[in-house]
Amino acid sequence: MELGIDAQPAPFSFETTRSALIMIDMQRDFLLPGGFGEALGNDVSQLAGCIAPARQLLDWARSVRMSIVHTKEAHAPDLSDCPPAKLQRGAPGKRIGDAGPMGRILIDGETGSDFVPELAPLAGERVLRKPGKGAFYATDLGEWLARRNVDTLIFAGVTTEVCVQTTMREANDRGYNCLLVEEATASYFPHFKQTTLDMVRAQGGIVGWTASLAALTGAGE
Ligand code: TIU
Repeated sequence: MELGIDAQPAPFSFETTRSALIMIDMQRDFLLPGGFGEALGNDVSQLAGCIAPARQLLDWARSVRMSIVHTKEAHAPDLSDCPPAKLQRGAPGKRIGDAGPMGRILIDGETGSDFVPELAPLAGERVLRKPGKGAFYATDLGEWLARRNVDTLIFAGVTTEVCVQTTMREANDRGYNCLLVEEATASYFPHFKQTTLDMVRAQGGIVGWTASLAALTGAGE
């Protein structure tokens, strides 16, 4: 289905069969107390407001039968995929691999690394573990999208200026048309979210487009 929506800095058109929703890192480790986000000193309550819009976006993507990728930032239990520089982030005792109330912090398979229940993947949706902030780094995402002939990526998730923006920039350089859904992303720092939205769509859409959830979910109705 070819859709055209109101977006910034200009209207955005895409074919749903050639698009994928990239839901970034909606994990307990970032959204709930006791995880990696809080260990870095952040107020995780800042992210709660994007859960319901992200779920609405996910439901819409399911309804139009779009490809869906859920990314998770998480490391192997032996930390072999975690660079030493990254291991030193956060206060001692609350670093990646340390024990926390939701299991070992940012380690794949632990409760904290899993998705919040509202954003749990369904069968047939891709779960992509990534060791970095960008979803293309050290993953097969590019090959997976190429096999599906995808040319457009619709982004949501956390945090706007870290994993979402990094992945959008990676995708933009790889030739994808990128759209960020404004209500379905959040930062621990609201002004960073706003500035990231502005950065993405400045200069004629230097990184991509942004649109409201309503513009997207109302399209084609
Ligand atoms: N700290 C922060 O804002 N974000 C991350 O570490 N990872 C993601 O954005 N997923």
